[in-house]
Amino acid sequence: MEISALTRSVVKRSHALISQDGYINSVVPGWTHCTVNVIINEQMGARFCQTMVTLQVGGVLSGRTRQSQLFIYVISGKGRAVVSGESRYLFAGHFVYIPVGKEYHFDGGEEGTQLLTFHKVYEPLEGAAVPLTLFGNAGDVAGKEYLGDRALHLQVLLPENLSFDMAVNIFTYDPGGHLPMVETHIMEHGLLYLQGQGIYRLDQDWYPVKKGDSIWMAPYCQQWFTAMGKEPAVYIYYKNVNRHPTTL
Ligand code: UGY
Ligand code: MN
Repeated sequence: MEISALTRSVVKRSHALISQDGYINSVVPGWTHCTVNVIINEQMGARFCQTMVTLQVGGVLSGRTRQSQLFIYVISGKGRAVVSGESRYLFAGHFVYIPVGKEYHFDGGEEGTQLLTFHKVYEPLEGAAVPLTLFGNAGDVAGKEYLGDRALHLQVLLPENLSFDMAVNIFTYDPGGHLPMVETHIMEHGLLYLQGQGIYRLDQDWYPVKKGDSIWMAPYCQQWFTAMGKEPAVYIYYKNVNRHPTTL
């Protein structure tokens, strides 16, 4: 028997694990006929936002980016994204990066289409142009070995230049693969498990995690992961990059 008083979710000052059993829906103006779950945002202490959107019949996401840039990744299903008049059909694994100050519209999705979004306030940098809208397909992005380990494959979805102040990567661990050390760093992460399972260490705690789980890691949250099971473990994650480490 399931006991409804139990959950794997935790929310702490330095990290959170959010499993889908605790989702409560939000209403986001302009996002209609869809179920929206705000998984990570500044209320938690984060400096970015991560949501999961599930389309109903006739689901639409419509609006204008203001201070925040918006990254949309299609987890499953399909739809049409229009950004400042430029239109593309997106399928599972496709994504669109929408810079600040753009009108956007997502429609035409079949019922049940799932979207992951990341939102981050853009920090301009003198001498670096504001990025342009970018459509892409993770299936076309070659993976590279992470820190020389053949069990770890990293796909970097956004260009690695100083115009961008955020990265979105897909990290694939072969069964038994693990991070080579406990990472301790200033950059923040938000991630969503796309496949498989494993054990995540966050500071001094150890969590079993699986497909559908999300994790927030604050700056300096210590992190390590090992994949378990018979299939690769895959997560997509956000990271802030390329800006000065202090506002002083
Ligand atoms: O890019 C990263 O910092 C990445 N290796 N961290 C992580 O997967 N927790
Ligand atoms: Mn990291």
